[in-house]
Amino acid sequence: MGKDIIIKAANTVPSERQYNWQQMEFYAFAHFGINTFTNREWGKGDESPSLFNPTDFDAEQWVEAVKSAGMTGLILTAKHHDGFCLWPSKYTEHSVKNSPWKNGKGDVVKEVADACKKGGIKFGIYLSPWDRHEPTYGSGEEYNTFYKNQLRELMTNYGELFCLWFDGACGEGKNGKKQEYDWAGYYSLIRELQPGAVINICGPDVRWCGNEAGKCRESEWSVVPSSMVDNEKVAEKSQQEDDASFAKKVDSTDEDLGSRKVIEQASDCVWYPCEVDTSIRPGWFYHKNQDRKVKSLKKLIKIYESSVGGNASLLLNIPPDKKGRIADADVKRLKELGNYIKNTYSENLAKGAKANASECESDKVSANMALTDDKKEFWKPCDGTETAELTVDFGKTVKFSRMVLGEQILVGQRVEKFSIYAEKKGKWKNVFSGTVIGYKKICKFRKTKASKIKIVFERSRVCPTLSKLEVYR
Ligand code: FUL
Repeated sequence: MGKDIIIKAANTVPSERQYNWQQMEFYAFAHFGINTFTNREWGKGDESPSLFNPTDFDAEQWVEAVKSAGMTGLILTAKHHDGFCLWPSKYTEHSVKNSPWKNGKGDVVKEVADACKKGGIKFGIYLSPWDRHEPTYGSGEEYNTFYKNQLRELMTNYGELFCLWFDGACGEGKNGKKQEYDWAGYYSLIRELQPGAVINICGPDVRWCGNEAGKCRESEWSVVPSSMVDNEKVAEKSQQEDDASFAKKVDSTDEDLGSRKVIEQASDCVWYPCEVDTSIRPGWFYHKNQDRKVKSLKKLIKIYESSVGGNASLLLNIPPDKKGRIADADVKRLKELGNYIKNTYSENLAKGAKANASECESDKVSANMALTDDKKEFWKPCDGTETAELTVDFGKTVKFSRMVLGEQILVGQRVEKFSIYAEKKGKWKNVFSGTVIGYKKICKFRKTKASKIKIVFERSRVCPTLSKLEVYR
């Protein structure tokens, strides 16, 4: 049993939509709504729509800012817990249609969807299941019908969505209203209307990392026990009114989700990759008094490199202000971050190098396949070869301090432990050791000068694979 389930884990692969999503790597959240105007994090649901009145709304400015950081998509809070809808929903009066903005003729969802399309990034929707305004909330079926109607509006009128993002949805607490959500019904509607979209957090496609501080695990496995896909469990832990302390709280959930020890105890396993979500500011919504609390470039780099470079994706929240624009401080920081990423990871020193491996299953999966830009190509030894080595010869001395590695996740996630060595005066010197690789691992180490490097795969499930091997200054 133990061994069988490890083999099964090694051969568990992403769905097409999960694979496409994984390649997006880094994308934005925009928390915008009635809270922007009341200076709150959680609205009560009794706010007047007349409060919603951005004076200089400009979705294209959001998209420009997001793109300058190298982000590939944007998820908008079409409705947060207060129930106020950023689109003129047919099913409630609590929306932009009763606001003074554009005399009630405006549609934020449409403008943001159009701006994303024009800017060439993907668009996604956050629709809070918990609704403090809607009177049918807590009724069971009636609310589920209302919610599905809203989902249908959002999934049919705004083009292709890459993601539907559902948070914990149980903010009422023990004594509040209890809504029995029809999750299965929501999911099947999404599969029908937006088959390419992933369903995140309270959903089967993308897993919450477990905190809002921007941290992920040292060993972030995309293959975990099937029991992890449990809405009730996610719901319990993921939702708390955000103050700085919740945002800082680091992992309240299990540290080890996918090691052999954990998988061996599981009855089944699934591909359920990790997403790190955090805000560029202490709150999720814009608050003027946080203008000076925009995360530092250093902090954002750390979050980016540990998440995107740690087999997770990064969802970074940038809250637009009361004008309906991304504030100057955030615009500036996003540009700095984008420049850093571009400058650091553009010149791959392993281009043109030659690779050799201790074993290759066939010519189609030779060591050099790890060096090509083609994402489908990869190196692989024979099944059952759990330890192996791959050497790269630059043909000249190069100076470097980073490597970016990636497994071929289309065949599964397998590497459990590896080390990187550089050749110095004929001797191999260890420069880095790590655990999992997965879709993408950024390895940072001391500046090293060498003409050859070697990656030793010390432990893996079935056999290691490598589809990406890049070296940077
Ligand atoms: C949480 C919500 O309660 C927060 O307000 C925010 O939307 C965050 C992303 O998810 O569950």
